[in-house]
Amino acid sequence: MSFAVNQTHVSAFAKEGIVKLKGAIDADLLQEIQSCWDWSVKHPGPFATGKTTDDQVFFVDNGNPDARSMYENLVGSTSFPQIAADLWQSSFIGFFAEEIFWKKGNAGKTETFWHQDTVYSPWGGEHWCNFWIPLVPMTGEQSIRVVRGSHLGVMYDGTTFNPKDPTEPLWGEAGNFPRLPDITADLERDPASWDVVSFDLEPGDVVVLHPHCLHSGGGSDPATLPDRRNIVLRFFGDRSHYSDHLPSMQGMYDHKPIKSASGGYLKDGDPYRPVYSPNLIA
Ligand SMILES: O=C(O)CCC(=O)C(=O)O
Ligand SMILES: [Fe+2]
Repeated sequence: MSFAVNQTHVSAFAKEGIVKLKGAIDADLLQEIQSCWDWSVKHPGPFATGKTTDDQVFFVDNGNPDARSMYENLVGSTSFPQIAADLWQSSFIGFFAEEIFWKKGNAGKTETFWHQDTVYSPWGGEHWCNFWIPLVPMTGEQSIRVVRGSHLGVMYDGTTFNPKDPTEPLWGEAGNFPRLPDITADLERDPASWDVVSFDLEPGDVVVLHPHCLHSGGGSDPATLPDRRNIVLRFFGDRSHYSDHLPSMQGMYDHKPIKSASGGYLKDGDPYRPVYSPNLIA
C-alpha cells in the first residue's frame, strides 16, 4: 500500500520536526506490525529495560540484534522507506532499528521523560526520523509530544530516566551539553511555556518526528488508556552522518565501532552508511 506524501507534510516535517500521516498503515500491515511487537515483548534484547510481569508493565526495548532480520523484512514490505524519501527528497534510505514501548497498570503511568534521541546516539544530520506507530487509540497527551521546531535547536544532555529526577544528566561533566530543562514542570506551571505539538491517533496512523526534537511519551491510564502500546521504526537518508559527539561510557551507552559500507569503520562526519543498512529504495 502506498501513501501519498504531499507538500503540506513535507513542509510541516521540515519546519516543525513532526507530521501526522493519517491512515498510512492498512489493516494487514497493522497486523504484521502487531505480530512483530508481540515477538519483541516475548524476546527482550540486550538493551531491554523494565518488566512485563502480571498486569504491571513498563517495558522498553531498543535495537534487539535478534529482531533485526524480522524488522528488516517488515520495513522492506512497507512504503515507509518511500514515504521517508518523499518527505526528504532523499535518494538513500536506510533502516536504523526498532524501539518497543509497552506501559500498563500503575507501573506504566510514568511518562517517557522529555529527551532528544540524538544525545544517546553517535549520529546526526537532517535526515533522521522516527516512524512512531500507535497500536491502540491515544490522545495527543498520551501519544508522542514534541517541542515544535526543536529539531533545529540545541542539543541538551540526556536524562538517565530516573523517576526521582526526570532531568538527571546522562553525561554530566563528561559531556558538554546544557542540562535538560524540566519541561513537564514548566508545562504544569504554565501550559504555554513550551510550544508543544501532538496528535490524537488511531491504529493505522503514523507520526513521523525528527529524533533531535525534544519529545516525551505519555503513560498508561487505568481509566482511559489501560494498555499503552506503540513501536518506533527509525530511518535515515542522504543527509545523515556518523558523529563523534558522545563521551565514552561503559554499559548500555557504550558505542561500538560501526563497520562502514565503504570499508573500515565510520569516522566523525562520514555519511552514515553502515555495512548492514542497504539502500531500501534502490
Ligand atoms: O512513546 C514513547 O513513550 C516515547 C517515544 C520516544 O522516545 C521515541 O520515539 O524516540
Ligand atoms: Fe525518544
